[in-house]
Amino acid sequence: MADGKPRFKAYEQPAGGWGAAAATAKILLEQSVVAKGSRALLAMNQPGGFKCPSCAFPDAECKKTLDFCENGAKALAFEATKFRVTREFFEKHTVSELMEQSDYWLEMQGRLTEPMRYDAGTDHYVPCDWDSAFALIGSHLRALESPHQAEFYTSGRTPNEAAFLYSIFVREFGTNNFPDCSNMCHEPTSRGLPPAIGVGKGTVILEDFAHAEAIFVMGHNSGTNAPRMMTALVEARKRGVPIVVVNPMPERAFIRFTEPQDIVQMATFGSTPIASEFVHIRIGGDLALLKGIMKVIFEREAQGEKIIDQDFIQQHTVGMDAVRDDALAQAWPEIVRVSGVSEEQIRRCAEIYIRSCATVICYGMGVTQHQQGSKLTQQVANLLFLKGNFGRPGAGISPIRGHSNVQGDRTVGIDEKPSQAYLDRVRDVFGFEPPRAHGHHTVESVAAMQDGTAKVFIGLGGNFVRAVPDTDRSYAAMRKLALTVAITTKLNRGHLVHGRDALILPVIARSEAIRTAAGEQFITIEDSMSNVTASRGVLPPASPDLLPEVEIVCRMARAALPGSKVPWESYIDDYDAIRDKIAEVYPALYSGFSEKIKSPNGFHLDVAPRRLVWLTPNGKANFLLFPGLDVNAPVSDPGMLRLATVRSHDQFNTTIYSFNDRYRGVRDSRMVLFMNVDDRIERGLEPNASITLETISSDGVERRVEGLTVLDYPMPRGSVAGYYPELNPLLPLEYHDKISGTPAAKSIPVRVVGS
Ligand SMILES: Nc1nc2c(c(=O)[nH]1)N[C@H]1C(S)=C(S)[C@@H](COP(=O)(O)OP(=O)(O)OC[C@H]3O[C@@H](n4cnc5c(=O)[nH]c(N)nc54)[C@H](O)[C@@H]3O)O[C@H]1N2
Ligand SMILES: Nc1nc2c(c(=O)[nH]1)N[C@H]1C(S)=C(S)[C@@H](COP(=O)(O)OP(=O)(O)OC[C@H]3O[C@@H](n4cnc5c(=O)[nH]c(N)nc54)[C@H](O)[C@@H]3O)O[C@H]1N2
Ligand SMILES: [Mo]
Repeated sequence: MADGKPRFKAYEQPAGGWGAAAATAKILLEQSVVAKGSRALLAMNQPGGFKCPSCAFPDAECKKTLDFCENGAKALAFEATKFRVTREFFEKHTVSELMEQSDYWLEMQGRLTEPMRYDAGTDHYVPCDWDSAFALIGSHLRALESPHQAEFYTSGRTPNEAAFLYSIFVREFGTNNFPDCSNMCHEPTSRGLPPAIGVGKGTVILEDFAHAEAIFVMGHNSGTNAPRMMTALVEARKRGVPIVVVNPMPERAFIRFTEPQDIVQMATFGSTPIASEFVHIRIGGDLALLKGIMKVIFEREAQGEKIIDQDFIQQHTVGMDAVRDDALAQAWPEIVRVSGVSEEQIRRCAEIYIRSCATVICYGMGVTQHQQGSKLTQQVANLLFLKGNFGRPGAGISPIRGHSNVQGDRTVGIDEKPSQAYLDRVRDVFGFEPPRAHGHHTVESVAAMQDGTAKVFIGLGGNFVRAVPDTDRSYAAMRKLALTVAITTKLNRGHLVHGRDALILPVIARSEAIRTAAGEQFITIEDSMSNVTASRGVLPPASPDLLPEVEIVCRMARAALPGSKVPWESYIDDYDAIRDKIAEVYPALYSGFSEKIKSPNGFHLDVAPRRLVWLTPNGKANFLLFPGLDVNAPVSDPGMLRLATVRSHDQFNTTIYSFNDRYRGVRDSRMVLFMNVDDRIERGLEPNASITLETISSDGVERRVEGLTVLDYPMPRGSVAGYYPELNPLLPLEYHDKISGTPAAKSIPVRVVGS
């Protein structure tokens, strides 16, 4: 159970299948929710039920079978757990004592049950009624010299209704300080794609997987982090569609996968190989790979082949020539060196792309979390433009979002850099003048805490302090604040690293029913493919003292803004009234929201590039040039390794479900470093050596993590991987993509300093 010495044994079975079925049963048993959990699972992702709280991958329409996955079941079981964190629990433990416990232990204590306030005199959290909690928030916010001294974080499990009201409340309060979990996640998509295709979202819908002639999956561990995507990939493979997987880790689910829904395959212990081409890329090598593929295409086109969709290029795009000249100028030895992929394999990938008349490129954190992640997403678009892979079935760009409503939260206003047109709309609909200056994203909000400008932090969901970079410095920054507020479901580190005043406000979770004076309410979410659907919890709330997120936002707003122009009380009971306001602020996307959402499968938000409409300043799809082959600044240190911080199969972000990572063959510890055997030998390390890792940086700050066990693992030379959030102390706050502010969590330059 605990974090001891890891045991390692390569996992030889297919991912999914009976292993996943057995793991699901075990989790339900451990959380003592077999009957309740199974009942809830039956309602998950079914019309009339609730949306899986785990990932943002859409679920198939009108499906006949249960569409849930092991990790969805895990998220649900840990939410529906029978364990409770009560006032007696807080009476028993000081905050300092709790701080000594692991993230796993904190998670296992169960659901929060009532609002609590930190008492500095005793170092305990003590009960605090809701009215006093809101009064405290109101008095802190009203006491600030400037609204910009407060930071309003959102995590992507928050539904549209709460996020929308939160964005209105904060803007009426007077700031655009909206640090968001997506600032650490797909912000390179939100900032990188608009100049290229006019929107910061994917253009693919689930049906496209059924029409694609080739699928690329870059930097995403789908079997673990979006398991429902495996169904789409399995079906594509069964149709003979080539799947190119680009990843420095040979993630098990891409090698062989058994679909738990496939009765025959389950009964016969069969499985499907997923990756037809596994590209074992070096960390940060994707730019070189993409340019290599484009170079092949341009060379062959120059030799007379008709590969490029000239009609599409002529009618819809601008800028191809510069991209062509740049790709042709790259030398093969450099492309091969930086990507770590042979010329022969890059040519094979190009051939797959060339032969396909409809290609989908999916990508995850392996693409976004680099120093120039935003520009890298643009190169993915460049490649797709060449064959006109937009506006036709089976083709497009498909960023795989993380949290179940992270995309929705941003659509309904969680944005530190809102457009002036949107702000005008808010003014017209709500009758107050919103602030025009840009606010803080996540990294800037931590910097504001560090330099003392920020005084109040409110977290609508999430575990901010554990998710952000530079753990030690971020903890210190958080502790300087006058007030921290955590609006959450489960105990986490963010409750323990707090300001002088601190509140824990427990909420009704996704799987639980929301009943107000106006009757039962539902919430809505937007998945990774822009489908908006309703979600109705079926379980009773974990405690009678929980409030829905919507009510918490309304009451915070009322407490902070006594003279508010917004009728906050009217939204507490009737969520249709909120949806009507969303429709007013976003008429193009959301008109008729309350009606449309009645359809059992919800509705799809318009994504203009699907219609070959480009909402860019020049009205075109833009090829954007990114010179060179590196997405990360070079580091001149002979012992340098590039570290990717990744998720295990048994965690949801900062929530740790166990110390095992089944598909990567690791048991009992998360303090491991996956390393190529030759990199280990070169450093004179014994197998399973215990080492200290240090960040290579020039800012004079020493960043080290001790006690990591080196595991021989099929990593490319020079690339290592370990787990987030344990390795976040190694990630400098300043080490991020300057366009999006997203920390480069997949390419930290490190060296081994001690064993
Ligand atoms: N069960 C579960 N589901 C989740 C989550 C969870 O923690 N648990 N988290 C949710 C969230 S918020 C998100 S954002 C997503 C995250 O889902 P993913 O995007 O899959 O996130 P990671 O596990 O961080 O790593 C992605 C993959 O990138 C690879 N990689 C690392 N560096 C590179 C590189 O330079 N190039 C390429 N091509 N690949 C690279 C890693 O080997 C890994 O397989 O999942 C969501 N779903
Ligand atoms: N080094 C490194 N750092 C990373 C990453 C990485 O790959 N490497 N990934 C980044 C990414 S992609 C992301 S998205 C962030 C994640 O950052 P966050 O979204 O802040 O973190 P989570 O761990 O998802 O938050 C978990 C907490 O959310 C609360 N919660 C759960 N359900 C609900 C709910 O329904 N409502 C409310 N109000 N609260 C709820 C619970 O109390 C739980 O403890 O981390 C980022 N940090
Ligand atoms: Mo994420």
